[in-house]
Amino acid sequence: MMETMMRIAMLVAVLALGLLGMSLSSGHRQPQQQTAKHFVVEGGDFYFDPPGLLVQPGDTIEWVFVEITVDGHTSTAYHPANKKELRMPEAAQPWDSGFILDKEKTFSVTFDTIGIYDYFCLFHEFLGMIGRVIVKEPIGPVVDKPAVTGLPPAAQQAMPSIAEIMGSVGKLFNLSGELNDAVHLYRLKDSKKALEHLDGTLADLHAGADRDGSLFEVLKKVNLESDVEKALQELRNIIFSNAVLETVEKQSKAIKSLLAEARKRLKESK
Ligand SMILES: [Cu+2]
Repeated sequence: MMETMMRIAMLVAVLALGLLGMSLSSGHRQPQQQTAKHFVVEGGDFYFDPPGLLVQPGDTIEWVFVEITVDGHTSTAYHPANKKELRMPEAAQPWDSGFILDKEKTFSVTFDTIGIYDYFCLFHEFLGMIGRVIVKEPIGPVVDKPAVTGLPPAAQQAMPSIAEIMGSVGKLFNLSGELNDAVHLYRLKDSKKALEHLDGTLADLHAGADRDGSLFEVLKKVNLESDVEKALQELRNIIFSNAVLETVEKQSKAIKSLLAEARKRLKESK
């Protein structure tokens, strides 16, 4: 009982601090100077999750490979330097993670140039292991090749459209990227930071409660806003109680099933 009350008191304190932080920052910061964000894309057999992200200049994406077959995986930009057609801004640096065979090894890219970036896994592109990042605005060479015709059929199928990433589906993708980030921090045994990130995600979700086009509105449209919120709170409790990583990953999977259901319902409602 005492413990429960203490937890509630702590939660209230954390929320109050969060609100204080938000009100302070909104008064003193310009929107374009907001702090850079960090997203985690999970790579597995044979997918990138989330397959699409909408980020801002200065944001970083880290690829974490949670399942590795004997081949290993890569995160590789569509660029002539990687023997592919150009599917990213001309002015930006292409990337290639090289073969990643070790789950502990991650790969990060910080995005500065606005535009669309498509990337793939060298081994599993033909199985649809591809992804797309849009930095702020959907511009660049990809705009003229929206049909992704040069790609293997499974990759064409898996590639999220520009409209999806810029719209409601993109909001769900970004939540996945933030969720992966919290789980990865926990994997690195930094539960304090994992909690901070999760609290930030929950605060953003609440802040969008009556804002058109927000993640909250998207979830409300498909009747899943309270399920997703509850599941995120549950993840917070699990992390707070220092549960084993397996339990955290299981809850993360449960949240992702909800997000997949949300995507399905969005499609049906069109
Ligand atoms: Cu792969």
